[in-house]
Parts: sequence; C-alpha cells; structure tokens
Amino acid sequence: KINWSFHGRNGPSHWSKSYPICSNKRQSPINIPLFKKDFQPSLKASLKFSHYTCPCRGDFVMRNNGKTLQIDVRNAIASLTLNRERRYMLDHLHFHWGSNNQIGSEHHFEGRSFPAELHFVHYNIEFHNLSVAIDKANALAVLGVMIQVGKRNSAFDKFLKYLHRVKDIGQGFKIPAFDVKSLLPKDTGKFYRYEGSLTTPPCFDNVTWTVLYDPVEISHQQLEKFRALRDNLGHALVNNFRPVQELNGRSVSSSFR
Ligand code: BO1
Ligand code: ZN
Repeated sequence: KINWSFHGRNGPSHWSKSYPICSNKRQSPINIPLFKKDFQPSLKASLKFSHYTCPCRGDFVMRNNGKTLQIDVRNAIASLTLNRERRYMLDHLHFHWGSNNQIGSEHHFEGRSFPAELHFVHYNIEFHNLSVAIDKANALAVLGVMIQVGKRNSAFDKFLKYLHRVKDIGQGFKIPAFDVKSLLPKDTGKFYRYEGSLTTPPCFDNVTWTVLYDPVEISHQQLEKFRALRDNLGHALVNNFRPVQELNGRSVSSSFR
C-alpha cells in the first residue's frame, strides 16, 4: 500500500493502484451543479440535528495527523437524522484548506471553490463506532460546510486558540468541549444531498453527503492559522483536498428551489 498524499508521486491520481475503490463510479468530492437542481420538497424537514448544542461536558481531542486537523468530539453525543429513521452519531470534525483563497474546498459549487471546507463525520448508530462502520453499506454520513474569508468567527477561536499546540504531527491535545452547532451557518435548511465516498483512501463508497449551501465566514488571520500547521515532512500542511470526481450519472438533490 502506498503512503498516499495530496500531491506528487502518491497523489490522488495514484491512489487507486493501492486503493481500487478510489476509481469506482460514486466518488467524492464533486462539482455541484447549481443550475439544474433536483428540488426535493421533503428533504428539508428530513435533516435533524440532535444535541449539536452543548451540554459540553469534558474534553474534545484535537490532532494534526499530517493530513488534516481533526477534532474528536467524544462527549458530544451529537447526531444527525437523514430521512427520519436513519440516525448517525457524530464522531469527529476535520478540515480541508488551500495555500491561497482561490483553492481549498473539496466540493465545488458550479465550478467555484472555497478557501476551506469543514466536514462533520457521522456513523450509523447501528454500529459501535466509526472504525466498525467505515466500510459498511449506508454506514456514513458526512456534513460539509464551505468556509469563506470575511469577518472573524468567534466560534472557531474555541479551538484555534490551541492550534499552536498541534502545529506538528502528533498526539491528540485535549481542549474544552464546545458547541459544535456554533460552527454551522445560521440557516442549515438549504443543502445538497448525493451518494458518494470518503474523499481520501480507502475511498469507501458508502457516504451519504449533505453539503450546506450557506458558507460560514472566518477571517484571513484565522485561515492563516490552518496554513501554519505542518505535515509529516515539516512542510506547510496546505492543499489537503481531493480534486472533484466524475458524477457518472448520479443525481444531486437539493432541499431548496
Ligand atoms: S471525508 O469526510 O470524506 N474527507 C473522510 C475521509 C476519510 C475518513 C473519514 C472521513 N476516514 C477515517 C477518519 C479517521 C478514522 C478512520 C476510521 O476513518 O478520518 O479519523 O479513524 O477507520
Ligand atoms: Zn473531509
């Protein structure tokens, strides 16, 4: 198995040699076509956030794993319900970002990318944890949120103020739990839904994607903190996004007109 990366000899175009699923037909991310929308009136009411707001007991664990910044939300008991009966527990959140503001997000909106993208990774409650669920059918639900540069976002400071503690690859660093809902845009009612995959090897294609239409704003200074993280070689950890993948006839539905 290759030691995969986001560029060079072990970059995205080489992943499928070691991880064949990466060349299957329902891969993520995608360019979301905004003009030929498949509006599904029932979608909006089907997305439910539970306990996304605190009790905020205990700690979260933040880690630079060399590929992304990940925050494990062990005590959050947050869950997402898709289509009424399918419930998913939040395992962690992580980010994808660029070296400049023109690139960084994994999903594109009609050819437009954003400087960063936040992923809330959930597993189906039928399974014990993310590791058990990771390769099972219908087992994963990832919520994607676009990040734009603008005003400073105080919710992001809840973890960004500790970011210097995880500058290099390493062990998790405990941070006080915070309200994960505060990282979402005000309006979570407008979103896209499609069937896709993990965006990194092994690219398991069992992910129900929900991508919010409204972005959140962080300041340029806040975004620079992500860019100051370092990868396994001590280089700037930036451009940790996969290029968009073919739709291959998949439909992307939307919760709004
Ligand atoms: S993503 O949301 O499509 N970018 C995505 C990509 C890969 C994973 C999760 C979400 N895989 C990994 C997690 C690890 C976790 C492991 C379980 O799955 O990033 O944190 O432990 O085997
Ligand atoms: Zn991701």
